[in-house]
Amino acid sequence: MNREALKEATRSQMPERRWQHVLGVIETAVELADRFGGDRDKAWLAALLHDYTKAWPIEKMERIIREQGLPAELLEHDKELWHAHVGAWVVRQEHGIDDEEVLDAIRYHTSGRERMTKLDKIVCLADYMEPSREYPGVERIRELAKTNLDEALVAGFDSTITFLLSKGKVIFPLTVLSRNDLIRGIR
Ligand code: DGI
Ligand code: FE
Ligand code: FE
Ligand code: FE
Repeated sequence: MNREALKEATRSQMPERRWQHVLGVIETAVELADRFGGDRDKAWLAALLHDYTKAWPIEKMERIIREQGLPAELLEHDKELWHAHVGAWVVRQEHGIDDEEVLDAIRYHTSGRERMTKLDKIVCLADYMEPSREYPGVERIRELAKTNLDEALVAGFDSTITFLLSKGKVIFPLTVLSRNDLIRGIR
């Protein structure tokens, strides 16, 4: 499938507002790949597909997690986390995406993971700072991203964790492990 067809297929999965976010993530991820020596084609593809199932019905995602043997632990955590793993599974099935680096960047774009690859970091950070994102601290993340991928990403995870704490939500353990691992890498 060519790029334009894949774009249209992705666009058709979500409302216009979410699609505008995806376009912002693509633009930002390619910029970050150029800035930090990442693979811009993989960054483009992973960014395009990262929220593929974000707007899918919860029941449909739950069924895929159960029937396809995705981590059962997800079912005990916030539904917001599901679309990353489900999306990676679906784009392989529906579009034959078989680049494991791209699939991992999709799978871990919400929580991160320990020992994130450069591509994981680029997609996760682009998701935090694309132009239409607005939340307390996003300007600082954009500023750090001009020079330091890891520090910008820590600031991103900090904003997520702070937000979750303020709402009294359960924190997915991998989110904390990702942040700790990045900080150890910076020191
Ligand atoms: O899909 P996006 O909105 O573009 O961004 P995302 O995939 O990073 O998802 C963000 C949502 O996921 C946001 O509502 C916060 C939530 N989230 C991220 N990490 C955690 C989390 N929710 C819980 N409960 N625990 C986490 O560790
Ligand atoms: Fe997402
Ligand atoms: Fe296709
Ligand atoms: Fe996103």
